[in-house]
Amino acid sequence: MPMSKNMLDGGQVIVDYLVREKVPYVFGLCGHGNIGFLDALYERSDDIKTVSVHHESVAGFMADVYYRVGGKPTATFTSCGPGSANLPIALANSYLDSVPFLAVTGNVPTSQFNRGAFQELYRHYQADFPSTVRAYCKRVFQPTRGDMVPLAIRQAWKTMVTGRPGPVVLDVPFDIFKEAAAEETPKPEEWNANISCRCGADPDGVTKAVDMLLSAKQPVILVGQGVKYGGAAADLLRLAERLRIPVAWSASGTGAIDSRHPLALGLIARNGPYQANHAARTADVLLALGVRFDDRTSSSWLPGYSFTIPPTRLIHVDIDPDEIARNYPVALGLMADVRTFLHQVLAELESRDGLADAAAARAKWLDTIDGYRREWNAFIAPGFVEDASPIHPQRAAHEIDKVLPEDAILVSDIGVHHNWLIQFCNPRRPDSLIGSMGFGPMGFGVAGVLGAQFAAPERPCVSVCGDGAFFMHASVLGTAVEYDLPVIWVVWNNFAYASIRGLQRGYLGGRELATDFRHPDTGAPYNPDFASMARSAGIAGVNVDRAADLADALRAALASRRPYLINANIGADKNPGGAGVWELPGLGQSQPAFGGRYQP
Ligand SMILES: Cc1ncc(C[n+]2csc(CCOP(=O)(O)OP(=O)(O)O)c2C)c(N)n1
Ligand SMILES: [Mg+2]
Repeated sequence: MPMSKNMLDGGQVIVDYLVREKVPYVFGLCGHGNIGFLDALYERSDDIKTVSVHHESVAGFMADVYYRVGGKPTATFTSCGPGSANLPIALANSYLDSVPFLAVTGNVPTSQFNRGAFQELYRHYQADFPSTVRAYCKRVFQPTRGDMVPLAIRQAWKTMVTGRPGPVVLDVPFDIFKEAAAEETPKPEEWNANISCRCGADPDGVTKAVDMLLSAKQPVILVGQGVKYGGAAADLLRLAERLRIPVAWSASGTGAIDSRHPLALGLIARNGPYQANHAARTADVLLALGVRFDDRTSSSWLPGYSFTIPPTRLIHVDIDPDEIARNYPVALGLMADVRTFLHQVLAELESRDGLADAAAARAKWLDTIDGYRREWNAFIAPGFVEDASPIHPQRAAHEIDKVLPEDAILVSDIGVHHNWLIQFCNPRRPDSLIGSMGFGPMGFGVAGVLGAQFAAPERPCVSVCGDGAFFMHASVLGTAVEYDLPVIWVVWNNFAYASIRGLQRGYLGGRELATDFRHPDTGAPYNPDFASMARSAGIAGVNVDRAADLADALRAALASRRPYLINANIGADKNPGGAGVWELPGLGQSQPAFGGRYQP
């Protein structure tokens, strides 16, 4: 197609489409493969901001957490070959946690396909980045002529945001960014903006679900992130209060209900509190909303720890029928958008009698649960006042939770610190505590907090991350400075890949190898001095060894409104126990820290 006066090239069409979709930021890293795209971004720099980072996975994690906080998909840009090969970890993370972002990846020129040009993956198939990420994203589009770009960009966007959302790759050969594409960009309002996937459940199924809930003696609602990202938190609260049903959450559902609400039951997990696991495993009806029952939620599916299904009768509602009956048999499985389903249930309840009776009948069940809660609270009480150095991890989580204001966003990384946080933080809002539960890549929180701060410039954004993950992604320090992002890193420094060392201790008789960091001369625990590393980047950095100092340091960091790093010396000898268990097949299973297995 000739390049006429009004003609846009491929890069311009992509950027124009992103602007039309009101994408505020693109996050990424340059390479020869994407300079054509950068050139199109350059022209539109008043309309869309380009953020340059120091590792491609950081860009992906930023786009991911931007969505989790801001509710809007953004885009990334990476070069051909190695530049884009640094991205799949972030793609997979978003894919498994159903978070959309558009990855614009560069590739070699179409004229060089199959010639083994610099950075071409050519030995199985030409320009074969799509094969690399096939398992890591929802779909790959690869336009190989300029005039294929308009179709590819609008379809890529639609695939990303409809149904169960997820990241999509738009893989663009070098020449296509600069090749004539179209005189006009597709309009979101014609192709994507007016599509709704808020599908309701089968009406008979809604009636049946309401019948089951009204006749239940010991019901529990279990929520996952479908409730959070589906915008269903307000309706969840309405239903729970209307029928007085206690609400438990998976780690990904944390914050869907204010954890201080009287009906908030807590986390169901291998390390979930007794009242949550015990109520769920003794429930007669379990209403599961937007949750996928993974092994960590379900105590590795061993009956009697997190759930006992059957005899518990499961109502499982999800936008993706693939997740229904994946792991547990269902008394009722309903494919639906969770918010629409809740509207349907609330409307159906309007036409029912005896609601007050159903709610009042719940008193006994809620009292029983309160008894469990008291037992659990007595069990965990000592950890809150431990004043050891290194800091007791429960105390550390508690101090962080106490100091953070209600509007703070805490982005956790992956590791033992995450297990402590999900157990001992009390989030008030759906985005108060963000974590990765599907792919679990180290670096998610270290880098994701930057995306959170872009999405919520006025809110305190804090990453609690392991020393292992921080060192792996320390380039974020520079990005915080370059973009003036007042993020706070609390490095949970236990001088080890402690979660993995804990497994060697728990399951392999303490045969520790390759899981801690030691100085070769002394054998003493070793790490770089993260606080001075931060200072060398121009960021405030402090060390703390005691719990009270951790709280003070966090207060000072919050007050500074500048990027800040707190290197906290935290004990690694304890793991957060709960009422559930985790099995490593072939090696055995952990024992619950409290209570035992429930046998109906
Ligand atoms: C990129 C990546 N590599 C390896 C792992 C496996 N892994 C899970 S947790 C963990 C240890 C993390 O250590 P650290 O960041 O210090 O956190 P801690 O468990 O000590 O809190 C490792 C290696 C992973 N999840 N992601
Ligand atoms: Mg560690």
